[in-house]
Amino acid sequence: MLKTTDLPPQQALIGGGWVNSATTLEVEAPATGEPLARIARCQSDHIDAAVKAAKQAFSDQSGEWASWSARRRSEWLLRFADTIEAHQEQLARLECADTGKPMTQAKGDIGACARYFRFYGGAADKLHGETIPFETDFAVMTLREPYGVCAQIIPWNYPSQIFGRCVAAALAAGNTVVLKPAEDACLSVLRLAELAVDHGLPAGALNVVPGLGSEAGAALASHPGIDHLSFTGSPETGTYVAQAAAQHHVPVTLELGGKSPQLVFADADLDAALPAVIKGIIQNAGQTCSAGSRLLVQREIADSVVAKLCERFAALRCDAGETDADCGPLINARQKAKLDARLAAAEADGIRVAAKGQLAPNAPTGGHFAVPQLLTDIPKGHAVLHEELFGPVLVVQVFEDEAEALELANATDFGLRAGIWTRDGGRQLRLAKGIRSGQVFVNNYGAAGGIELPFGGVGRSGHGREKGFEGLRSYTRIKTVAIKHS
Ligand code: TXE
Repeated sequence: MLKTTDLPPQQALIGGGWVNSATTLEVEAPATGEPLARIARCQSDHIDAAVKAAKQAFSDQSGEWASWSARRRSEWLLRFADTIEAHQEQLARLECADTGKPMTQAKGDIGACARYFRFYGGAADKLHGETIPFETDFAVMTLREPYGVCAQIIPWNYPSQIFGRCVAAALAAGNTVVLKPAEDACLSVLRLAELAVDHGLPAGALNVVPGLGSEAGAALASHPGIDHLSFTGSPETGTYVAQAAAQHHVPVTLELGGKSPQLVFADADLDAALPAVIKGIIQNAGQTCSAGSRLLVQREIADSVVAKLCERFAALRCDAGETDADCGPLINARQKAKLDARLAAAEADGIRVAAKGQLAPNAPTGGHFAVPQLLTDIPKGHAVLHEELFGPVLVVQVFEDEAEALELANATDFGLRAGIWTRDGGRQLRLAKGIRSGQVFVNNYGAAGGIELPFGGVGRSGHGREKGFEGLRSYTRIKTVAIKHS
């Protein structure tokens, strides 16, 4: 259970100090719909101050952050990973209460956050440019330089993980950060920021400005003082922030979600595939950008696979995060209403609910619970096959052969992740090359979180890469230096 001492400051972190806002926002617990905490409601003056503090920390060579060598940054990031682990229980309690996700998943998220700091801490002093052979009287090199002030707008589904992914990489490369967490869930982020400052991160290196997307988020994306923007959220808001940033020619990384397929062939190891198919859609109640939300199954095994899945879906239970049930609630009433409306439309169109999970008998009332569902008999081209539902709903399509599987897999505008389950090596490679997406996993789905693996989309899923070494590079730009020495 959450303790009052777990709660972070209700303020914004600007220039190393906690700053009040004239108004605050209420954060509710998704499992009960009841108030959980209040957070600052930052406005454009907070954003101005935060960008100014970040700019000063970046450019003032006599200041602390700008004078830190890559090795010093590396040492701090590695130590901070230990600090996060030392506070794992407390941070997980916050994440669980604030997002509603099961406790085990919340703990896993905090563990992943620490791993990002360890990974990027280890990489900070190994990021280098190149020398380039040119005319004999030239020495040519590239310098890999930080951008400067990195604006980061993050969502509510994995607050601590995405904090780790974005902040650790940006700081490792020598940038400073202004981060706008989501109004729906940001308590773990505020606590992590508090820990970072308490553990010696120089003032201004990290600034956190909670608030509404339309206020704090919009002011940050359009701010002329930012040098890079990383956004994770909906395609609609992604388009908006990219347009705002383009006014000042600010480079943008967009991570916008997906409708990712899991392809199961008749020769697949079903004992491995089916648990991964279920986990791929119920994790975080389906509110995962890379959720495996479409199951494509080969005709020969379709009936038996659907029968087995029905049995397992019927046994799934939803409850508050603390009970560690299969699924927690959705984040808020708006997300629940949106999902319910899409499911009602699907049912009206004759789509069959082949199986449903249940609400646990003692689940709290007032929570935004959505039980897991398996949908079959879906006409080709129906909206549920290409819209991101962002709930624990798996849609099933049947294919005859490899060619049709590929066609169905690529039949969305999204392209974030795909899973392929087959023992045929040639088919694994052909499909891995043919599927239009940023990640393809063969005989697994997601490589157990794989923070070391570059991640990002194509098409409507966005562009640019986070995670892994590629994610670190994307927080730098290349400067070419050519020295004529004759
Ligand atoms: O997202 P928004 P929402 C998808 C998912 C979900 C849908 C809507 O399909 O159903 O998006 O969720 C900030 N200027 N994903 O409404 O609005 C906002 O405050 C600047 C996929 O929550 O994109 C928050 O910090 N910023 C996804 C962040 O953008 C603005 C994760 C995301 O919110 C803004 C979440 C504005 N005008 C939802 N408006 C993923 N890729 O994992 C909002 N924001």
